[in-house]
Amino acid sequence: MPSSPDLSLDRMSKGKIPGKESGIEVRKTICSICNPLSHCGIDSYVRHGVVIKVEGTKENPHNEGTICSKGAASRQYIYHPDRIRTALIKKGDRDSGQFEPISWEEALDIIANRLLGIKVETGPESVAFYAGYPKWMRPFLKRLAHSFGSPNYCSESSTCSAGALMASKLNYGVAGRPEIEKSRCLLVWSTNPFYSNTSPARKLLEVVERGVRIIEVGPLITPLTAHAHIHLRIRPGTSGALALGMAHVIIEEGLFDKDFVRDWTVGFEEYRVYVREFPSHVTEQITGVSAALIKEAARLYATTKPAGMLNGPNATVHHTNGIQNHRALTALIGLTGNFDTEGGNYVNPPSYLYVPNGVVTRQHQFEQSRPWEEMPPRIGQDLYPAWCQLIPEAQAIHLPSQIRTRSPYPVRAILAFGMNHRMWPGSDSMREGLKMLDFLVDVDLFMTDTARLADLVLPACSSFERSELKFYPEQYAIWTSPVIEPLGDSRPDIDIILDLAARLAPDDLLLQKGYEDCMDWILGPAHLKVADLKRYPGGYELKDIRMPPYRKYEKSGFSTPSGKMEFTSLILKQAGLDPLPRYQEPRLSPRSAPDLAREFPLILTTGARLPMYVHSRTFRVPWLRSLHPDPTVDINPVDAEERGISPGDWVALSTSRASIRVRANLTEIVPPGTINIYHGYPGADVNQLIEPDYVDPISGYPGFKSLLCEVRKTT
Ligand SMILES: Nc1nc2c(c(=O)[nH]1)N[C@H]1C(S)=C(S)[C@@H](COP(=O)(O)OP(=O)(O)OC[C@H]3O[C@@H](n4cnc5c(=O)[nH]c(N)nc54)[C@H](O)[C@@H]3O)O[C@H]1N2
Ligand SMILES: Nc1nc2c(c(=O)[nH]1)N[C@H]1C(S)=C(S)[C@@H](COP(=O)(O)OP(=O)(O)OC[C@H]3O[C@@H](n4cnc5c(=O)[nH]c(N)nc54)[C@H](O)[C@@H]3O)O[C@H]1N2
Ligand code: SF4
Ligand SMILES: [Mo]
Repeated sequence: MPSSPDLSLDRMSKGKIPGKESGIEVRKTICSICNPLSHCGIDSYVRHGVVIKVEGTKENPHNEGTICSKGAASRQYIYHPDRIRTALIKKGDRDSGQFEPISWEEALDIIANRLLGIKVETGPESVAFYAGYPKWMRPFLKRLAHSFGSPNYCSESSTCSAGALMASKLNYGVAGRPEIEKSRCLLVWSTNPFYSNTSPARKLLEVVERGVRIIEVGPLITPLTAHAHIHLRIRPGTSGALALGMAHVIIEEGLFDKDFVRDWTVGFEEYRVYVREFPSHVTEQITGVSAALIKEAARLYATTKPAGMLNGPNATVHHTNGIQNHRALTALIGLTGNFDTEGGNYVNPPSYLYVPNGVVTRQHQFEQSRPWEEMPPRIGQDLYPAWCQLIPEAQAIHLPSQIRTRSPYPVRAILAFGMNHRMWPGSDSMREGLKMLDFLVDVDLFMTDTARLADLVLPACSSFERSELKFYPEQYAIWTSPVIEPLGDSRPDIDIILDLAARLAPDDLLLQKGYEDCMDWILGPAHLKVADLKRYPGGYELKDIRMPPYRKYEKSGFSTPSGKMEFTSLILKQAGLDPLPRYQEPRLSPRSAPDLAREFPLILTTGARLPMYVHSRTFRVPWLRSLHPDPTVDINPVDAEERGISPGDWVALSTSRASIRVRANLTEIVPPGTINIYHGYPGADVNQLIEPDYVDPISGYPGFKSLLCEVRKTT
């Protein structure tokens, strides 16, 4: 006879079974450890105000109950001993690393006094407002900056997705994303969602099973490579040449969309003449991909309809030729007639915080509380005018340079939310720049190496301890409520911003109304209200949302200066730059710098994502660190053998600027001649090896993914 289940309190508690008896409650929230296109729904099991277990939310259509290793380690993340629990003020000089606790009121008053003082002395533009990779507070921070009078809201987007967006805007005025589930061919150009964005990766596997033809571009072997029909294994930094070579095949063989090109583009003749410089045998020499494969891929992409192009946020723009690279490859979308079509690259602008789902909000109007014309020029505007024309932020990569030169005006203070100086090329130079500021505030969950440099450090709380709106592309929304109290005196970033707004921008009456009123204002056009969303703690299915139609340009033209897709960009021409998507070698490559390449013969690509790490965030989480304890470089066995390097050996990875000590991971994932390393390892920061001015001249984007290096065995 089966025994009846043992429902004793002890068993239920140990089994973490929710219920009145065990005192365990399941509360819904989201994980925000990685990127906003993931942000999985989380069921938190809470007892006595403590999260004792997490699971993925089954009814959340985005993650459907799944979570990754990082989400599974959430408890180690939110209860980590490095969490800052009180506001802190520096004792001694910038470098002392010594702090003492201070009350919130005192801290906020000191910040307001200093920033208002600097505003009077050298103007509001001397204060920069910065958001690192955390995104949820950005609309509020940006509005605060503008209401304060500073044009200098900037963010990690100066190295992330804004470069690719800028390149697309130069071509089309907007960017389109592939409708993966409707495409018959997918050109996956340098992205690895299996590590970087797991929910969409599941969708990719579904289309693979349906037999969609996949062409993958990228120097590394990824989990997708096994499913790809063609892998174009380019030399890092040569995407532009490959795209021009594919365009050459498509045009010469008459496979392009002649109607679209005739009616909706400018500059085609110049482009057609230019791509003749890229016959397949020449493209092979530049990219390392065989002429036969280039032709096969070009034909497959151009003749399978509809075809979508899936780009990563930045692997194509992290180069000193990045913007033109990305222009060249996105030009293929229009050339083949796949722009804003069903199953092609559909234009569906983000609704809120980078997620497109058809809902119309006033995020942009909320952020831009003062027009640009009423504010001084932004940081980087003199050097990167096209960036400032197309991306509504300052160029953060230029911060250390402007802090140092004080030209065209001084930047004296930064109010930062989640700043990590290791994000910058020449990260040591950014660190030195921060030390030169008159005043630095950093708001973070953890006492980081960057926070240690600040005059004041304010404790933020995690997504488990705050309320936020999350939209999902599956037309689903959730307004979360805190599942636990904020740890110690930590607070949600937006509460901190609003308290500062009361002091720094009292005339901004909307900000003074508080968080939920601001969100209601943002959601106004969608007829959604926070009070209504709150009634659905597990999430809310957005109903009757009308998606934008296809081929919107047929009605309203393209939002480029010419009103058409621009093979030759008028914005670039006006900025004195090359209007064609012209290919140039990366500034440091074996072809462009042969002398240097004798000493540093290997190509360095940095930052390809690892599943267990997110930039600087998760190295400190024990479960995750145990999956990949030491900093490693990927090196092909051929290159390792030439250098007498065995698996696991400690090696020196060097560029002409500096050297770091890491362990060798011998792997075929990298082709011979290429070295790959994750960025931001504590104690082995690859960004020290990169010059601060190793940037794309059009966007200011760092050349993180193509430069020269050498690897030598060390002890
Ligand atoms: N686990 C985890 N997930 C993350 C992040 C993380 O740190 N960890 N970061 C998040 C962020 S901020 C971002 S921006 C995304 C990035 O997301 P992805 O773009 O998907 O990630 P990557 O792994 O950087 O790049 C994908 C591919 O780019 C190719 N690549 C490398 N060098 C070059 C090159 O020189 N040229 C070309 N054309 N391709 C190259 C490689 O083949 C690599 O597989 O991931 C997000 N998700
Ligand atoms: N060499 C190289 N460098 C790169 C890249 C590369 O591929 N190669 N990739 C670039 C890219 S795409 C990106 S996006 C950047 C990464 O951008 P970073 O800004 O360096 O990213 P993180 O380290 O994830 O986050 C920064 C800080 O935010 C804190 N934080 C986390 N959540 C919150 C929160 O809710 N509130 C607050 N106030 N703080 C929080 C974290 O603790 C951390 O200290 O790195 C760039 N740098
Ligand atoms: S870290 Fe993992 S669980 Fe968290 S949002 Fe990203 S993919 Fe989801
Ligand atoms: Mo990023």
